[in-house]
Amino acid sequence: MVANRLPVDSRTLPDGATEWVTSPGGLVTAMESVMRTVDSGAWVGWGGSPGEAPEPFEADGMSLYPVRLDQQDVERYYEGFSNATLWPLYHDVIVDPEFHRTWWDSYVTANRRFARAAGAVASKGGTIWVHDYQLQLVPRMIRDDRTDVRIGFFNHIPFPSVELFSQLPKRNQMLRGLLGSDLVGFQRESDAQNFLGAVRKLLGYQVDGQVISVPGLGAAPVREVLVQTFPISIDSEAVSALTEDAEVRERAVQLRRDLGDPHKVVLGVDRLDYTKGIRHRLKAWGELLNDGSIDPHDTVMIQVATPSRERVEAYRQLRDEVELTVGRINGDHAPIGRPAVSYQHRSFDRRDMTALFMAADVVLVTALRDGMNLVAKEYVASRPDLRGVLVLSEFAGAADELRAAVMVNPHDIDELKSAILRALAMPEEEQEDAMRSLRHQVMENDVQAWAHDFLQHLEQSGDPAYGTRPT
Ligand code: GDG
Repeated sequence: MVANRLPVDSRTLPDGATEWVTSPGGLVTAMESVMRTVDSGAWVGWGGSPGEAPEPFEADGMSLYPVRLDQQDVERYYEGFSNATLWPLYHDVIVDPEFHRTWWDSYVTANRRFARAAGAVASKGGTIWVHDYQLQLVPRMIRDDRTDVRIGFFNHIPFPSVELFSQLPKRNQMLRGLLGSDLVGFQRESDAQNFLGAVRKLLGYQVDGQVISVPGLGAAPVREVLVQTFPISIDSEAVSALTEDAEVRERAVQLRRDLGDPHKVVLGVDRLDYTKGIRHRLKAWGELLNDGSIDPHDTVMIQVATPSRERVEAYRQLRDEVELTVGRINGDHAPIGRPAVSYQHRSFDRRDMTALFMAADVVLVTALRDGMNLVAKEYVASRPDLRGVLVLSEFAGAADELRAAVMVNPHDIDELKSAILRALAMPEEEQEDAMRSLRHQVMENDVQAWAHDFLQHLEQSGDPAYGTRPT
């Protein structure tokens, strides 16, 4: 496994010793449970602190190989090219992407470091699975050194339309980097189609259905690369099982008590990221309070906004705007002793998160663009009681699967307001019907099935049916 981050974060203790703690985020949540089931699996990634990389070590049954990123790499490769160029561009330019050549140079250097580390760790004929937009050059870099390994790449975030992708300086290098893989996976069909379109238009390679023919250099044979969708999921059983835990159940009850036992609790859980549509959600909520459609004495909103990328300017601005808006809403509407919006800018542990989902009558997922959105699936997995309503943006990948949610275009504030009111008023029987259908989808298609499916397709990528592999 090669990902920007290891599944753990390094933390320096007062006595100078290093402690490792599980790091948050969609990819880690998804992969942790998968890696534990693989024999002799290794995970190559950054430990989360700039400077020299610690020696490889074992954690939770996994072999972890830290990659070094110094302060400048963090600023240019990670905060810069990954999170201020690629992230906004791949999320349909919700904020303007910045392009800097020094950031690109650093992206290339860092990708090479990850590729070397992966190449050094993988056994002969092994399988390497590269993750996400920070490492798009890695497949080709590994391929140039190692023709014996199978390489799969999975993009956790959307892949933009060719018109937007074309803005990216070095766009062709990026495509060639990805095409070092045998299999390139995406969340949604539209992402796969956008990628195939970009390869066809910008590189002029032959595309036959989902298979790209990549011309070899000199006498090298043509390689065939398969492009397919693999919608990611969660450890559904583990989440669902937590709802049986007596302490978690008590926490859910206590949460509502702490809020003054309101009639309805509405919840949002997001990294504090401009792609998640938190501003749109708060605007809709504020208007519903202003026009009297919602009574703050009996309805409370909780917004968990997990700190994220705090050194990137667009995230600082977003935080200021969100906190200003929450302050205004509470100033205008909150009864004494009870918030109209309970805003939580911090991380919660998994158990608290499940308790929050159990306490919520409605969960709002209003992303403006999102690869998948695991929160939507976690809410569904947390409701074996078949109660609760999911309001889901059609711009989240999850919308392709979770058809029984209340679908919404979050850009349309009036539509968003109606969707919230509809969710709050939904009769229990209707909630049960929708939740039953949603649970069927989420419980049947968990993250283990997702990983199995990806790896199975990767193993088959040497099969003649998928074309020739390089020798
Ligand atoms: C990327 C893509 C795609 C959040 N706050 C806390 C916490 N979380 C957990 C959630 C969820 C995960 O983090 C967030 O996953 P998302 O899917 O919602 O979003 P991204 O972080 O943007 O992830 C996304 C994903 O990769 C996987 O492919 O779905 O589209 O953008 O699991 O519950 N967990 C805990 N405390 C928190 O405070 N414990």
